[in-house]
Amino acid sequence: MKRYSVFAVAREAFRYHQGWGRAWKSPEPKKKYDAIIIGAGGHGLATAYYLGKNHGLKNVAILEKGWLGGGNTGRNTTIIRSNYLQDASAAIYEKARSLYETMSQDLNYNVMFSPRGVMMLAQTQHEIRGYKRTAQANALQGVSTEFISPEKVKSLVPIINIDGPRYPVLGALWQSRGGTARHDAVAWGYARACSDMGMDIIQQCEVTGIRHENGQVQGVETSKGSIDCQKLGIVVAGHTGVLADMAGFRMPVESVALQALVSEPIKPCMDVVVMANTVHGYMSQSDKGEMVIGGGADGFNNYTQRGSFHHVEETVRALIETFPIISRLKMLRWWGGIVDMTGDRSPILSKTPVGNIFINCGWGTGGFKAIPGSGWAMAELIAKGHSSLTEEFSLSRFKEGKFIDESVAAGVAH
Ligand code: FAD
Ligand code: PYC
Repeated sequence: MKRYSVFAVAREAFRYHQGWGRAWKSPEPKKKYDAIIIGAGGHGLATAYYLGKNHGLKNVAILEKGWLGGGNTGRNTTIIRSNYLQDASAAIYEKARSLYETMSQDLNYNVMFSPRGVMMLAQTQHEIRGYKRTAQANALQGVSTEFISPEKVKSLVPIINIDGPRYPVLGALWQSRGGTARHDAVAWGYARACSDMGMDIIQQCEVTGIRHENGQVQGVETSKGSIDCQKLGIVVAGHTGVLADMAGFRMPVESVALQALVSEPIKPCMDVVVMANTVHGYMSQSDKGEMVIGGGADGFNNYTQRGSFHHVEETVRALIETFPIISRLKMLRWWGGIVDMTGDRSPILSKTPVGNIFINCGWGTGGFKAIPGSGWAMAELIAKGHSSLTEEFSLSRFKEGKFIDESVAAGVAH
């Protein structure tokens, strides 16, 4: 370590005071990031990660008003599947599912991906038709799913009651390579990898304004000061409308609360994920033994990150018919997140009316499964200005009427 005499230190202090200082006194030139991503949820972090990994863009900051993964990414029920109907959706969700398979190795971080299989129960004639159609579309898209009989459902889920009086199980759409992953770990894994590439992740830093001149983004105002950037990605899920308003345009999304709960832990009793979309309930068992249960979305717009009694009652009452054993369980935790819903239940990954501002939102009730595919595609869009995976998800589809209807696949949000 270099040592200074007391005289040298005094001289430097004097010079500094007089304004004669040397390099350490002169102000740092203001830093300008190549890209800023607003929102350190899974989609924002994955976007930053692939900007660095796939496109060599590492002078990047990720700004988060709360904490890493504290939005919907850390609040969801972790279901991963790619059994969507339309080709554009199958492409991005299947890309994501396949990236989940190797995510722990890619990030050198155990995200506990568990391809245990996901089934969507058909409990009405309408659902049978819908899921058979999806299975056929998936076959053409190269996504492996099948429509299975009630007996096969029972053999995969012995605790299920297939003869319910109101909603008997008539079959199911089954994706054996679907499953779950640890949601926080996905955020933490991407964050660590971004940090290792030299990116700045700034938590407790709320974006309060967006600066643009002559139709081009200049930077953002935040609770920690002003920051300049060349490009800006807005990836804030339920707060999309708020950020778009700051940039001066409107988005076709609505924000509503979606909620979930877990029971006390019990011994292993169900090793697949079951979704029952007619009754708006879905269930899996966590590695800790808790039954993870989710319900439908609120029917009114709000920003409240918590559940509501009538939903819990409705969801649990409906699920008890199909899973009688849960009637004896106690509820352990219960929470909500604010999801961003589009009219066609498909996401928006797009350029915006302001040059070099890009937006990624509209994943609604189903974006956890999409995180790696969305990050991959969004990074390409930001770096190159186009991506084959995002083309059909642009904002212009709402003007042109080219909707990507996924109301059946969205399940909980149909
Ligand atoms: P988020 O994780 O919400 O991240 C956005 C971030 O932006 C937040 O951290 C927020 O604090 C930050 N932010 C907002 N405003 C600002 C600002 N002004 N400045 C700085 N930062 C800001 N999907 C599935 O695929 N499978 C499921 O099983 C599933 N279950 C769900 C269950 C529930 C109860 C909920 C709520 C959602 C569920 N989802 C599921 C949906 C999924 O969680 C979301 O689609 C996904 O997590 C969205 O990720 P994100 O990164 O876009 O958003
Ligand atoms: O998209 O698979 C899903 C899902 C399940 C629960 C909430 N979303």
